[in-house]
Amino acid sequence: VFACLDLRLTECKKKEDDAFNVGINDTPDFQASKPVRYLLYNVNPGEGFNLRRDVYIRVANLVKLLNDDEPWALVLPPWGRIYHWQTREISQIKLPWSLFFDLESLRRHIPVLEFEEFLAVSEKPMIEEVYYLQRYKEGWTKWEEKMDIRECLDKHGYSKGKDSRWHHWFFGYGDDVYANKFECMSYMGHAGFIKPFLMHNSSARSVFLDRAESLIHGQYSEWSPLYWSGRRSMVFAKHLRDIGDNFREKYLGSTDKKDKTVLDDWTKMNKKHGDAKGGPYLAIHLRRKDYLYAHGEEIPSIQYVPKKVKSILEKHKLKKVFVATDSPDAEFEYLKQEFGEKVEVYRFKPTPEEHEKYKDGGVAIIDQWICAHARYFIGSYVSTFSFRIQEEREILGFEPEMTFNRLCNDDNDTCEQPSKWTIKY
Ligand code: GFB
Repeated sequence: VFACLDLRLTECKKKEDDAFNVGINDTPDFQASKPVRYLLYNVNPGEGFNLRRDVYIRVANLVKLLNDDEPWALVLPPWGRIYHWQTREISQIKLPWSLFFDLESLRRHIPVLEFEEFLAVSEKPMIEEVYYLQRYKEGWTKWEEKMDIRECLDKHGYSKGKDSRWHHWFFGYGDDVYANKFECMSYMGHAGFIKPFLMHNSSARSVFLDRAESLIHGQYSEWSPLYWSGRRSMVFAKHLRDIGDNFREKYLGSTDKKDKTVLDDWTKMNKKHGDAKGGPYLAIHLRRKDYLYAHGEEIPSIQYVPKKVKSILEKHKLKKVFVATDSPDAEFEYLKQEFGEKVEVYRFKPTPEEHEKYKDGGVAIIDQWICAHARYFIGSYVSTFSFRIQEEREILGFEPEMTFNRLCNDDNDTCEQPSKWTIKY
């Protein structure tokens, strides 16, 4: 018996009736046929792209746990209105996940569908229940897992109309999409802690958890195989990988075969540290812009970067540097000059067509992909953008010493280096 994925069906029929092939291979057979339920979520609007990727893993693993007992599919929140995507000339809302990620790979972990696919299979543009996760008003003194439906504490952006429906921005679809029920929930717990509530206290076909960053990793922390399964399933979209690979080959003399970074179906990959060699270049992620205010004391000034990097280049006999950065062109040109003539310094620049098509988010992913394939990588202090590159390199099988590095500030050469979050299978 197969779980049916079409909201219009209350009873499941044959496999062919499924409106979408949403990870059907991963959907377990259930004793009695049960219609699929849909979990939707969103994250605090202020959060950046790479923290959002971490929240995805927590929610995805919640869906994984739910699927042990009943069929649930995760509705992927469209990308948009991200503070760091500052190119005004291009439209950057309602972006589907397939723009950035390989959906087939995500589906090897859990059943997922795009928000528009969810709308297409829904009878009405309606989400049955919304829970807005929030803190406890009284604060807390000791950690304990708990959840309570409570009065709302903060501005949440949902309002009840005369039609008794709840209205909200809903990723830019708010003119049409509405919710039937809205409640605030004070929550302190791991992602899996909400599972019994979803199974027994709600029978809605679609449940939306807003501020899902409140669900913490718990038993699937950074160290656990389940965290890594979720993480490994987040393979970048092929069109972005291809652009990065072409750039590597053309400017950096780097190809997968030579560099031992061939990518396979993630469920079949199990690389050991040292399996990957990487291309003949050093990559550095230089987080600038708002980072200068947030963490200015922990990062070097631009003129110090070459001074610090040159000895590493010599040690590893490398002559090329790839720079991923959010800094303006002038700063990059200055940096290039400071490296001197003996070092070739590169930066990825999309064509206007590529930029229009793949947006600021796609360009950032291409930068991450090129960094992930370098022989040696240097990240920025506690940047989630750098963390995700480090993870990519763990998946590819680099030696941790070639990955978990950062530059100290101008006056210091012995600052603490990043923790080694090594892969677990
Ligand atoms: O990804 P993210 O959360 O990383 O946010 P942090 C940084 C964003 O800036 C990226 C752009 O998602 C990109 O859009 N960006 C940063 C880059 N570095 C690069 C780069 O090398 N290349 C390209 N193309 N784009 C945190 C934020 O950022 O920093 C917080 O999440 C806060 O909201 C804090 O702003 C100071 O973890 O680095």
